[in-house]
Amino acid sequence: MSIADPSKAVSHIEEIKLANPGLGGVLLEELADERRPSLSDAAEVLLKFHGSYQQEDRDQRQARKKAGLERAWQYMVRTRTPGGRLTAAQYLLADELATTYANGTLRLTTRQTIQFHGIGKANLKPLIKALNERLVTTYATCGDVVRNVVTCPVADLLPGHHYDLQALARQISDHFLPESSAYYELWLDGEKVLADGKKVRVTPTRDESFYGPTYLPRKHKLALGLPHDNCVDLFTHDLALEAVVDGAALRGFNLLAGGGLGSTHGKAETFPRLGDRVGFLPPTQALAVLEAASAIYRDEGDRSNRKHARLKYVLAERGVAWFRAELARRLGWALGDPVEVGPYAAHDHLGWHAQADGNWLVGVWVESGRVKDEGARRVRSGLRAIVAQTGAEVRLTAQQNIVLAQITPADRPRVEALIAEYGLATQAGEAGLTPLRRGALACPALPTCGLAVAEAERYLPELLGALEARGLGGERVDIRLSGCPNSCSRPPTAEIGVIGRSLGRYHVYVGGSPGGTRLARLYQAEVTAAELPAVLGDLLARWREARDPGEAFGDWATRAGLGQGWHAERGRGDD
Ligand code: SRM
Repeated sequence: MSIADPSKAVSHIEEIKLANPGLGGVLLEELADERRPSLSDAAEVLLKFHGSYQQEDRDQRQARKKAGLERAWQYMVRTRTPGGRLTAAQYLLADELATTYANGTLRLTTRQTIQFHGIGKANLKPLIKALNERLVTTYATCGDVVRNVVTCPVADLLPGHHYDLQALARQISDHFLPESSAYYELWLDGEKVLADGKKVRVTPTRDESFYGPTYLPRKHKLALGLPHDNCVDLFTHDLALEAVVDGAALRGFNLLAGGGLGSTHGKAETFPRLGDRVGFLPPTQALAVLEAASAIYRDEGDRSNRKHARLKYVLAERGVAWFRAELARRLGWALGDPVEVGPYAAHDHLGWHAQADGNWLVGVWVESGRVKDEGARRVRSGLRAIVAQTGAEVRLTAQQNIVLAQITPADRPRVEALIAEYGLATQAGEAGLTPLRRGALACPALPTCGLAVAEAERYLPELLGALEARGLGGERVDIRLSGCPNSCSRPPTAEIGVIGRSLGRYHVYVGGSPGGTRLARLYQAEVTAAELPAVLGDLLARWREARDPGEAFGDWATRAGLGQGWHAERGRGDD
């Protein structure tokens, strides 16, 4: 089947988009109805485009079912924070709103956003409104649109650069915001907050000059980044701009297209894929190229089968040469040949680093991105205290951590004292942070995620603890755990990817590269949670024995020929 097959009926989501112009329609009515704790299918779909998911507390499902009660409906809200950047005031507001309207935690995500969980339906509007009053939108953070644009959180601050990827990420993100005024009518009483804080009334419209009435076929993810610091996992994006640098100057970008990580167990036609290098463009053309490339996706992506709808399937089936030619046709000029770039590496930006302007930034570890207070590790209170006392700027990382920036030399001792007082870790050795934990990621999974088939965030500490008990805590390996094959914590590019198969069972993948340039391969399927520490422990022990000096786990696993592609439903990979 060709990607956009006109003979196939469009999916019901396409019909919902069409029947509710500009993402308003039935959503406006249902949110106003206070008697309904949950939403219809159509309203649920539309709500995503506004930055919120209807979820349930899955821990309560059985008990409530037995008691004849409706599910424990609740909502998640996600911010649009290009490059993960927030002012101190914005961060402090988010922290406050987590208590007032959500479950008392903030969840830093793998796309540099903040998620609030456990919100009651009546609290959606006050939460979203309060965020917007401080210029943090939630518009288009979910749904079939260009999502939050990610980039290195600190490249613009560190010495050695004369370009600002943060500013470009913001520009691109703003460019792709939907134009329909339904968002402002629904959450902000028809007003929009401008950069200077003033409010203006929006002119009602349901038109979308770029997206059109049915928006994109599916979610669409954009990234900008640096080969020598691929902290945003460039190759996993639908479209990415890979910086080509000449010393401190930016020469331009290679356009990468067709990356994406989700798959479905047992469906070989779905798979993770790394983006292809399409061609070179000058920095001034970044927006034009991304718009034309996204328009190809808008027009050619599959609108009948949502599991086949991402740009990666267009690239996989039509090829790079076709994409390049189509891009040239739409732009009226052709991209140059891709330019060679230096070796790939990725940093997590933890620890203290001198900024180019003489100030300091410090990356603070947040386990699985969950900002909360627990025992002696009072991450939420500690971050709040530092930001409130110093006015530090916040940069969220794609590794679910937080960087506090613009700390003056005079303030540094105070921040160090607060880090110690609240039990925060900025590097391995502090507050129980081992090198093994430092490189680990997990998605939220249970109890909030409706797609999770296994535990992730709640299980990761136990898994790592078991590996530490085997004497492996000192090893630096990227282990990424996801509760289902949608792969929100990016296990397909991890050195060790662990993906939920069913409750208490996981597939283990090995061999991603530390720089994010290689996909992992299936090593062993259907591993129970009880077996997982032994399976991973044995692998890590074998690597310790056999590795060349300095050889990363993923590189060794690849050299050793471990794993066998992506899909397999039973048994062990052919190592
Ligand atoms: Fe994701 C869906 C959480 C990054 C691939 N993702 C979901 C939902 C919304 C579940 C749902 O659809 O009902 C999860 C909500 C869980 C919860 O309780 O909050 C969810 N995804 C997350 C986050 C919070 C994981 C995290 O630990 O940080 C990340 C939020 C990103 C953001 O701020 O925008 C998150 N998701 C990713 C990534 C990584 C990335 O983008 O860098 C991926 C893999 C890359 C990709 O998209 O290919 C990812 N999420 C998916 C998919 C599979 C999409 C696909 O086309 O293959 C789904 C399912 C879907 O879209 O139907 C999904």
